[in-house]
Amino acid sequence: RMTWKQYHRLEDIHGFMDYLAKTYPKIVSVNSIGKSYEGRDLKVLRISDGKPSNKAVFIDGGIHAREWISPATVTYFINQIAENFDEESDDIRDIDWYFLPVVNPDGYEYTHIKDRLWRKNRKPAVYGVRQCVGTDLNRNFGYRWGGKGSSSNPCSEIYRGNRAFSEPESRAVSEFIKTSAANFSAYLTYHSYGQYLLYPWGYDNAVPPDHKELDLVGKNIAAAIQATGGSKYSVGSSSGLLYPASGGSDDWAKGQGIKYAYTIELSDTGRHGFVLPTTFIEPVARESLSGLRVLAAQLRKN
Ligand code: 0X9
Ligand code: ZN
Repeated sequence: RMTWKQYHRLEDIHGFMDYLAKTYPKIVSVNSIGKSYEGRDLKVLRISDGKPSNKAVFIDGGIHAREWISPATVTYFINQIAENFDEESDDIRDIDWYFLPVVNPDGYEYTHIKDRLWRKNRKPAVYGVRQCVGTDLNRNFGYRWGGKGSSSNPCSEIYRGNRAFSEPESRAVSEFIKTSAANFSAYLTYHSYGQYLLYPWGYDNAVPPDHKELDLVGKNIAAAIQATGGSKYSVGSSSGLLYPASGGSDDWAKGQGIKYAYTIELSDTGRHGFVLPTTFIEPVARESLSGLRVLAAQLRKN
């Protein structure tokens, strides 16, 4: 059974998604959009009442294996929206939601079994006579791939892969978004940690033409989060606020014309870091949902 008092294994997360599809067949469906390197499903859950006028939002989590609060938060969103769909606001019901809680299932399972602080996926790469495992999926997307803040060394934590979309996980996400009938107006990717709300560009110190809007909406989201749970999020461009890092999924989404592309770095600010105690799951997820409601309201205004 799914709870938000523990972190769950992939099997539980997938079981929970299938359960919702079975329980709410009119609004919830689950599809595998591909397989990870080790053959695990990349399961996307869709929530929609099928109105043709709906906008579409894509939300993912777990690109980085060790950031456990991310899949936990995304599954909280799924639960909240699916279980209470009829009572939800028009803002929420007028969106076709697509959730991929675990983009990197091989890495995620590896952090449960072998190495709690693993970041990358689990596909090996040869490096001279050595072999190293894993590509940083958030350096493998095909927008300005290969630039600053990424490495060509397979043994690096920020290894970009040998070409854009060399990894089955990043490729599946991009193919799904590109070929989907849904017209996405927002792409949210949940990471940890630091409490940041980041908009493009990540590849270098530059901002898109609509950065003022992205900044304003980001600040409104941050205000809602703080009002609900008290956590303070800093808002800014990825490169400006954090560091330049190319090949990120957010930059790629923005490059595809998805207006509201954000990376959300969830709690905390460093005391526990990636190894966030389970008592944080509910408060973090709850305040994050408040932020998501602000985005949903914004989409209605547009
Ligand atoms: O470095 C990353 O991939 C993200 N931070 S994390 O600590 N979760 O690894 C930030 C990514 C921001 N977006 C881009 N640089 N495109
Ligand atoms: Zn991350």
